[in-house]
Amino acid sequence: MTNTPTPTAESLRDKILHHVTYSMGKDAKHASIYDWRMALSLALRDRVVEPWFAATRKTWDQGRKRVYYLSMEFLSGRMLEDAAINLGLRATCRSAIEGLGLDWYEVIENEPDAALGNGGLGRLAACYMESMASLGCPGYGYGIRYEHGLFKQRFEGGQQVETPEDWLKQRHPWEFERPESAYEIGFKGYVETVDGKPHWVPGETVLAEAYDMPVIGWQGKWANTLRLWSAKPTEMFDLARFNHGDYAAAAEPEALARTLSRVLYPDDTTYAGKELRLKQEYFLTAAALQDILRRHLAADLSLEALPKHVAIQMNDTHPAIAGPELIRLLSDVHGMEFEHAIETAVQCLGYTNHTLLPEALEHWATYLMGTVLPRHMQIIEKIDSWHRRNHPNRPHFVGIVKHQEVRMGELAFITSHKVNGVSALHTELIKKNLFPELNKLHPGRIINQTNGITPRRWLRMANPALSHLIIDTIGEGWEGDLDRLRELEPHIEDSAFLDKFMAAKRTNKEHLAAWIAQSEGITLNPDAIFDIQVKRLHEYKRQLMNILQTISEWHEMRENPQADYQPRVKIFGGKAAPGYYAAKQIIRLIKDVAEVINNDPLIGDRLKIVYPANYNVSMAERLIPAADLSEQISTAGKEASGTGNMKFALNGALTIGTLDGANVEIREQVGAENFFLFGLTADEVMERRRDPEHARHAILESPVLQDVLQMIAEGRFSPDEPERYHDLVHNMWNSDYFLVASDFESYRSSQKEVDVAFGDRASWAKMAALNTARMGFFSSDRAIAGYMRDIWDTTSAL
Ligand code: 26Q
Repeated sequence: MTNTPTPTAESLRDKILHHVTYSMGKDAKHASIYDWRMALSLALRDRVVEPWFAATRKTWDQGRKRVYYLSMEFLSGRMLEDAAINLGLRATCRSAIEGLGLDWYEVIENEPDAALGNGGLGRLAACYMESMASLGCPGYGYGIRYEHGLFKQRFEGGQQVETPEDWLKQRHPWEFERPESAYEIGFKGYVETVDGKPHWVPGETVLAEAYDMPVIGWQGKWANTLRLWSAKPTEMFDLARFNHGDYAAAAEPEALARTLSRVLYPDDTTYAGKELRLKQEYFLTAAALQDILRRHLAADLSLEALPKHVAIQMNDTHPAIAGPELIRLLSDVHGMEFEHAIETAVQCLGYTNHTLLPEALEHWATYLMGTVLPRHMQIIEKIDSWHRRNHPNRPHFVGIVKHQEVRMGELAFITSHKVNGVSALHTELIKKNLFPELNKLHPGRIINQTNGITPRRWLRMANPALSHLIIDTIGEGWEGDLDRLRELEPHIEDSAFLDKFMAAKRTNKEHLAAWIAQSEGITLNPDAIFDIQVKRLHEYKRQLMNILQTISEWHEMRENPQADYQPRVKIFGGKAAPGYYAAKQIIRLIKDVAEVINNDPLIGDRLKIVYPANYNVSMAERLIPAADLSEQISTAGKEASGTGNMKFALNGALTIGTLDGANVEIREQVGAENFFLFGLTADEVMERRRDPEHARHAILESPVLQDVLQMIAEGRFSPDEPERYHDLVHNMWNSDYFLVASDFESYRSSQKEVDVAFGDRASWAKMAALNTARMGFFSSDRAIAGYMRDIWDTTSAL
């Protein structure tokens, strides 16, 4: 697509020097690492621009259908090295940088993470953007350019402390500000009738200004745009109000604009119903839809033809106001007949569900919706009656508005032609438990698209040691065709290959140990099992079960110190939502337990616990390639998919896990004999909960768990405050909603199997290598190909 010749390290070095001088305004002699990192980014960016323009040109020349991915979160992480990899220029960049006397890692690590997301859902959006570009699917991501991404986590006395994140403190070299692409977004006000038609007169407005980032695909053959909206005041202040002496009110438009895109909401589970959040959701959606329609109309296409040219995907219900807003634009603004507007919107829209947890489902009080978006509230009522009219035999309770609340799941469902779950199990549970009636009314609307991850970032970039072994073994090209990893299978009986596989793992473990030694001051034994659980803190993810099992191991070692133990390092990482007390207590407990165990002279290096602060995408890239064991231990039926589980298995970690989310499919792919399964199934979980005494019964059947809980209750890990965990222990005995007690013994014996299996290194190596070889299915390229075929009805432009 591009004719630009591949640069040499020398020519690239000249470009870097050029940017240091003319873009950063620095004499090379006085340039800082920041200056060099910026200069390298700009030099690379220059090489992205041409394929980027070419892709846009081709999309419009060929009248291609466009996909618009609407998401409140894009958890991109660092961009420089990823761009270098996809342009095939990592080695060239590295020698150019080293030729300038600089340290490559220092330059790469100078870049702050773009942390515009909470966790799985946001990272999925970033992987999908990369795969759309790699597959040549013409697409745009739409999100919010939060000034502050997800908070930074520190520990003080073992407790989480949040501080604001400030990724835009430095210049962001990958974005292009587009002051010419700005739209007015209204809120509040009233609805009047003009010429017999409803007309919304907003009471407040802000401007949504676009910032574009190119997203370059594998091998630089295609590039798409991630467009993030930033709120700006429509006017600096209201002069009329100011002249009336109402100074605070005069500054209101500016105040709203300043807060709207200021900060990402850090709650990834519990729904709060905050007005500012609703405004953010509408801000993103309204700006995106105006942009989509403007582009469509500028191409001289009719709104009748919108579904032929435009597919809009809603990443969970967060942008689900897109249904009413699109209907409003088509009918109120462009004069389309109302029911026809609904039908047109439905044909364009798709909805991805990411959760079944009732506490996470969005619902807005009708009074709030009616105040913030008065016209949308009317339209929602009209969609509801349209749906009722079309389904006269439906059960009376099916609908969008109920108990004076707008249920965003139902709204998204009814305004979409396809609703998808993110793993096979999750999709079945959506049909059975979340939307059983709607599923009956709309058979075939709910479909599955099992999540995927981009192998470029999560293998090629994060794990050079293993990548090089794969290239040496099966050649190049697997990054764009991950099923080719199956070609590793014939080498599984070759002990030289297995030795190299384990040597790559060993290298990664040594790198991680060096980083932990330096950042945490803890020395790790690279021969130990590196057992890792990294993910947001939530009770359903059961980090608690992991630490309870760790305590039981420690206790056993102390009781019987002479026995032979497989050394283990337990690594934790993850943030708790700032207001989630139970999650924060679990962090504190892990930290307290680590303090005791790590300093126990009887234990030595047979058991260590580390919990580095501020887990993020960059930390994931360090940890995952070094894992022997991946902890995927959620209560069955609760984790929609998981994607960390895929990253670990792809990098040759074995999974210890429940039959939850995508674990089920991972186990099917890698083989049951290469997976440590334990615990109740989703059906058994439901059954078990019917016993109100399930926790007490399970604890009474496990003397080990009793001892562990007893130690915690006695203050063994919190001697300065022995009652610290009384609530936690009390909850374990009396409620234990996520069935930690019921699964504890099964988990513990599975962990014993891990010890035994790791003792036979040759056999472990085979299992690990088979995990890598059989994970091709979980490439986000496969997932996006599925969305293109089943939801977006589009094909590759390559
Ligand atoms: C909602 C309302 C107000 C404020 C915040 C939110 C909010 C924000 C983020 C609600 C949920 C999220 C994130 C959810 C999430 O990450 N879900 C995960 O999605 C992954 C990708 O599909 C799955 O793999 C995980 O199983 C699922 O937990």
